Amino acid sequence: MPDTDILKERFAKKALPMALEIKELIKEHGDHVLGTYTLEQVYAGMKGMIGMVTETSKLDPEEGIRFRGYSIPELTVKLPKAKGGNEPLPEGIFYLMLIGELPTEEDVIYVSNAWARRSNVPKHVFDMLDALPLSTHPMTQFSAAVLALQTESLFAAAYRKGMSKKDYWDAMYEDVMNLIARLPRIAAYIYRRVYKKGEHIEPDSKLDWAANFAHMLGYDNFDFKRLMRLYLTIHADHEGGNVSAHTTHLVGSALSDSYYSFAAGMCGLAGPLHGLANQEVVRWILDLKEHFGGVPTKLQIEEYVKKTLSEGKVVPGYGHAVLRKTDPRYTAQQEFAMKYMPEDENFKIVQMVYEVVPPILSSIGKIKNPWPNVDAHSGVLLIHYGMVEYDFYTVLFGVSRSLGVLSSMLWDRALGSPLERPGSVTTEWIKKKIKADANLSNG
Ligand code: CMX
Repeated sequence: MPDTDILKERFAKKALPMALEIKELIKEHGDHVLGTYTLEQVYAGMKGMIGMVTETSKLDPEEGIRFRGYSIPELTVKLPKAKGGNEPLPEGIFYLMLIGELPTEEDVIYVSNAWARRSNVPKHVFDMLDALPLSTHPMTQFSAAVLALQTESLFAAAYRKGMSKKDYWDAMYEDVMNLIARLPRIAAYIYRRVYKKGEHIEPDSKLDWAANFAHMLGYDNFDFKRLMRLYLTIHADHEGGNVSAHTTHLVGSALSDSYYSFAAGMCGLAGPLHGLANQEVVRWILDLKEHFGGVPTKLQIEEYVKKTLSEGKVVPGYGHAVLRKTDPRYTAQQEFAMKYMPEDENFKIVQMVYEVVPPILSSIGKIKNPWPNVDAHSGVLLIHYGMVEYDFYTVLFGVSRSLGVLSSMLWDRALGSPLERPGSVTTEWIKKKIKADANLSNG
């Protein structure tokens, strides 16, 4: 490791004064009301209730995600790119989320080199993976591998020795950087182990983080590398309340280190209503094709959507807990497809599904957002380049999501975020409260 770490220094310069600023803010405005919430919201998964602070990104229901104030279309222009590529480098979005400023090309190279230096994965992690049945879902393997890597936590080791609160962020910085650096190797190992007869590919430290990941997965063509750069950038963060981010934050609030917290977050990403939807979308499209014996017509898609709904299932890739318009992450992938694979058969189906599904979902009445989310598009891009093993797709999402949830975790430690512990009540308590409030207002 170099003696001075400019990224660490810049982070400290930004985050540590902010901890004091927040203390002042609470002192002066601690009783400021941010909103009220209803019984329905409590039963409906706390949607729309402001309950946490996340510095790295903010989601607008109409406009979509903004990372430190920048939208995805803005970032595709403003973030540094690889030579000969149009897609932003994920190192850049990490820098932006961590430091709060757009990186220069030099900054991005700095992050890239730092991750390359830190990327060594100890053998026991691979041994543990090799002990699992090959049929183990890749997300189970991924979470388990992150947990096995917890042996390397410098935060946990320093805490055990008796670290002062003011040093939490320092040890956490090392864990966050080391973990992000190691994830592509672990993910690629799982992929090659399960689908490529265990023929593993050594990393190439000269490549950027995403390109090296593509290389270790076994996809060395330039187009797949550019897809990985885009993919790993746009999946990185979606403010703090989504399941993977919130879980990482919650577990981290007990001062569990980044390995424990991120493994827990990945168990949440593995749910079909969250990240696993990307594999479910492809399964649904392949089943649709099989059902009609090839590329379906719009009428056939309509029939299939209605069949899915009548069987009490969700249409994967559609709807969102916060968004109320087409997800800009969907649009970014659609634009990529139009540019690089406009004639792809599966892309054409995805385009037809986009025309057919929203009016049907809208007509049901209860669905708050009939539009596609990020997962409705990602799979067909991967299939186009030969990555057909859709059970693996959520692992790719997870590698990207580490950038957001782990930079948030570092911010949490620097800002001295406390243990999270919301109150909970029973339905009996709620019924009594309604009665008591009614009696009070009746005088
Ligand atoms: N297909 C069928 N029904 C849907 C639906 C869909 N795509 N989206 C929502 N609904 C249903 C809900 O299941 C719910 O039904 P019940 O009242 O019978 O329980 C009703 O519509 C209202 O739901 P909502 O308030 O609009 O949506 P939620 O905030 O509860 O849930 C989400 C959001 C994403 C879980 C939901 O839209 C869904 O299940 N979508 C399909 C799965 C998916 O694509 N998930 C990925 C999201 C992005 C990500 O995290 O990666």
